[in-house]
Amino acid sequence: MVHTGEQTIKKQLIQALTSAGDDYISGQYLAETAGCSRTAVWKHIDALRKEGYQIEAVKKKGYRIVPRKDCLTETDILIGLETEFIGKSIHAYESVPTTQTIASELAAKGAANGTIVISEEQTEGKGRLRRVWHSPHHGGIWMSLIVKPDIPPYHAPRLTLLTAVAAVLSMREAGVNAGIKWPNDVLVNGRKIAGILTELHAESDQIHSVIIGIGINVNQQPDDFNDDIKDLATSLAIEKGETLDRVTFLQSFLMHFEELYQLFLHKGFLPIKEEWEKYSVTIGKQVTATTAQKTIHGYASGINEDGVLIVTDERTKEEHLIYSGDITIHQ
Ligand code: BT5
Repeated sequence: MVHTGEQTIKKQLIQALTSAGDDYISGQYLAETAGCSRTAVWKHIDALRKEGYQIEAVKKKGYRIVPRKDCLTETDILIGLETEFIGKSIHAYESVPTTQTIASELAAKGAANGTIVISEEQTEGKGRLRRVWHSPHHGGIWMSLIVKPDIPPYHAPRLTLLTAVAAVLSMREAGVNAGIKWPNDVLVNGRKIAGILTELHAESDQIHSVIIGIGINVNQQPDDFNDDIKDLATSLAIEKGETLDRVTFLQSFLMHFEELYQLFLHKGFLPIKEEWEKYSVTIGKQVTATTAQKTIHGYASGINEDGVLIVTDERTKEEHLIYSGDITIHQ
């Protein structure tokens, strides 16, 4: 991550180079466009190369960018991102064990509200309850988002549901008909396309930060899924029949997230709950709910104002509140 001024110059350089296409543009022109010296242009071009951009420099001609597709770099994500604060500070990596740990460390050091940590690959991607989250190179979006809402800690699970709604809205915008399986799975035709892991740093009555981890399968093909998940998982590319631009998709997700997050802070959970219910594939179904304490077969009748799932036991007609656990849906 770099300072805003430097980031603005880098954005302007990339935009100028990209719009020139195959043509070279002079260092002088770039300096005028970005409002900096030619030496500064050279310095920023060097920094951009380190970010992964291929920029050729030829004496007397100037600079030319080699087009490349679909890399989740800080500069690419920021160009065209119209959020106020979500994703405005970005830590982008090529490969990390898990973005969750990096985000937790950054949050502890005072990272800004809305900071994201994203990596092309995770070698120790994690799901809930120490499960593995497969995060292969260049196929998906593996990201942790730091938010610092002024809400009581027990309301934090609502953010998982809110994130699922943001994921579904961005997928539907991309033409993929996704639904939500309580609490944290995003499914398409019964297969998992995204998962969410919410971790909380809080004292008894005060949240320091919430680390929302989201893994979205974007461009994987069936062969990219290993045996553990090949019958359970899908990706946006598989469902759509074409690969997607991950940067555009991510920007759309961040915009939807910010909109819902603001709505949640200003209007409470009810409008989020209504959206969630619209896209739920759990409510109204016969389910088996497995929690750490018990297994319940019943009818998923709804979620309450805390996002807790209500399952009615078929035999006793008793209503069970499921705070956390796994659901199997019976058609
Ligand atoms: C989740 O856990 O679904 C939460 C996943 C969160 C992943 C993000 S990526 C960025 C951030 N950094 C991390 O290290 N994690 C977060 P859970 O509900 O426990 O589901 C885990 C189960 O999903 C596994 O046991 C597999 O069955 C399945 N699974 C694993 N990888 C998958 C994938 N890429 N696509 C679909 N299903 C997968």
